[in-house]
Amino acid sequence: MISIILFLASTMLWQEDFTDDAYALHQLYDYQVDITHLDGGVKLTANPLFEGFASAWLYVDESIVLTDNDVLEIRIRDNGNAVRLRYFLRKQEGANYYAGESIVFIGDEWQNVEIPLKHGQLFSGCEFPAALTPGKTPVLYLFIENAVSGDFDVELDRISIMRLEKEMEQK
Ligand SMILES: [Ca+2]
Repeated sequence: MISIILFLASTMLWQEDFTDDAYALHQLYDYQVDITHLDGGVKLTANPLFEGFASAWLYVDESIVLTDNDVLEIRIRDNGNAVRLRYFLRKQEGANYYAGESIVFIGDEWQNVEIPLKHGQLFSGCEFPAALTPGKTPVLYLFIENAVSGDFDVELDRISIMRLEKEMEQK
């Protein structure tokens, strides 16, 4: 008898674990956010008056081609205030970016937040975010922002892009 087993395999396409690169994250424009490199992590602190005004970002400028099967994984903890995770994704077909966001409430226990990239909506007619990286067209931008005013206190341990693939095995 032959049985076919379907399973989901995940491959890591990219990862930033903040071990070496203290400068992977940037402050957005002149918004105020303190970015502190920890041992293997990074801490973002601010106290913005308005939603979205504590904003740190990074980009993935690799030659990888992202697909709808890919998932952003962020290992994060915070002070319990709402954090907005916003991404801009460039798909294979062209220079257009697709945007998506998740609002998360984490608290002081580390959690792995998973954001499937397939939910991005076409984002066009604007120089943003490409204007942030002149001469480069990254496959992904990620913004970590305050979704409420007030105390913003976020720690990131790791950011990964995983690809989920169905695989078949015959037995
Ligand atoms: Ca780390």
